[in-house]
Amino acid sequence: MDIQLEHFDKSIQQDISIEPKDWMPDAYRKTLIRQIGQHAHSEVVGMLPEGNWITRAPSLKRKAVLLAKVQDEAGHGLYLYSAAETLGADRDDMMDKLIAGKMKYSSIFNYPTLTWADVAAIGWLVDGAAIVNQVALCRTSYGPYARAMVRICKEESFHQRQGFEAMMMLANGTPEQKQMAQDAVNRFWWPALMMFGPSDDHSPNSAQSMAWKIKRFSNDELRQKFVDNTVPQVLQIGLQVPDPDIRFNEETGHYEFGEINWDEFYAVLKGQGPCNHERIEARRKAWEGGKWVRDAAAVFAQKQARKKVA
Ligand code: BYC
Repeated sequence: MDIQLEHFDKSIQQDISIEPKDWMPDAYRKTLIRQIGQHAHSEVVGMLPEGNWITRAPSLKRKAVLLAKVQDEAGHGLYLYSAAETLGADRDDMMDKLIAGKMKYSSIFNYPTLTWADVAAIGWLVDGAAIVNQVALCRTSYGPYARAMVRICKEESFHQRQGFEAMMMLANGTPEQKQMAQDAVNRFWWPALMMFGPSDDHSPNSAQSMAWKIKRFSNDELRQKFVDNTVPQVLQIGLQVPDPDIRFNEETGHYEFGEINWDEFYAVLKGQGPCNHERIEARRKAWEGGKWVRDAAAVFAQKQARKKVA
């Protein structure tokens, strides 16, 4: 066996993290760029549905919290683009691919935020789902990705709690507010379950990603963890899970849940979700509108470099 491959395999086996300058198989690098790039895009596109409510947050406190949260998501995107760059990916190329629909971002952000309760639902359910996935990624085999995840998880944990608290206030409010909270849970519950990706028997990348320890748990395992964590929270604040099949199984200690609408999931991935077009258009405008800033920064960096040489 090739000595470099042997060394790589041994590192994976022994849980020694792979670092940017280490040799790695091309397919490992490619898979990481795909996943980290998609993850970075998700953070940045994820700012849009919530950012939409900054001017309409119901109080100064909620507005300040939401502003901070949306800024955190931008930061997460930047750590992740940087992690992808350590693998040789090019940020402009990743942006071009996102805008051309050649790179994905999380399906969840193709749903609209119709009411303030949807913003609370994103914090609670969407960040809650993201944490379940990302805590596992803190032990992913590629060092820069794992380290980015540690910091991101700390911030996501604050996001999840503020979302839960905002939702709890609505659930304990007037009958209209409680209804608004329930409607948001009805809208976001199933799309949140879809965030974990296709079921294990339909996930083309899982087996190899698990073997390389990029993924530590399968899509279905993480989805189950999320359901087990979250159903008690829904019930605790007096709301209902919009799934007639939800049931706690005393023997397994897990909640059983109904069938996900996979046709809807794949349609959203194909660009047919309610907001796909709007999200990509927003990113395209931001990318084109920011070109002069990137050009100016590049010229400034060149001048600074020349000064250093002289
Ligand atoms: N949406 O073989 P599979 C957040 C794609 S946002 C879209 O299972 P894999 C936040 C998948 O890419 C959270 N596409 O793939 C931000 C693959 O297509 P390609 C973002 C999906 O990679 C702001 C195909 O389906 N988190 O934190 O082994 C506010 C087959 O799937 C989705 C991450 O990105 C989906 N839901 O597993 C609030 C976490 N699911 O690429 C919160 C990092 C699957 O072959 N990513 N696809 O064309 C992962 O952990 C994994 O990539 C996934 C999928 C579990 C998502």
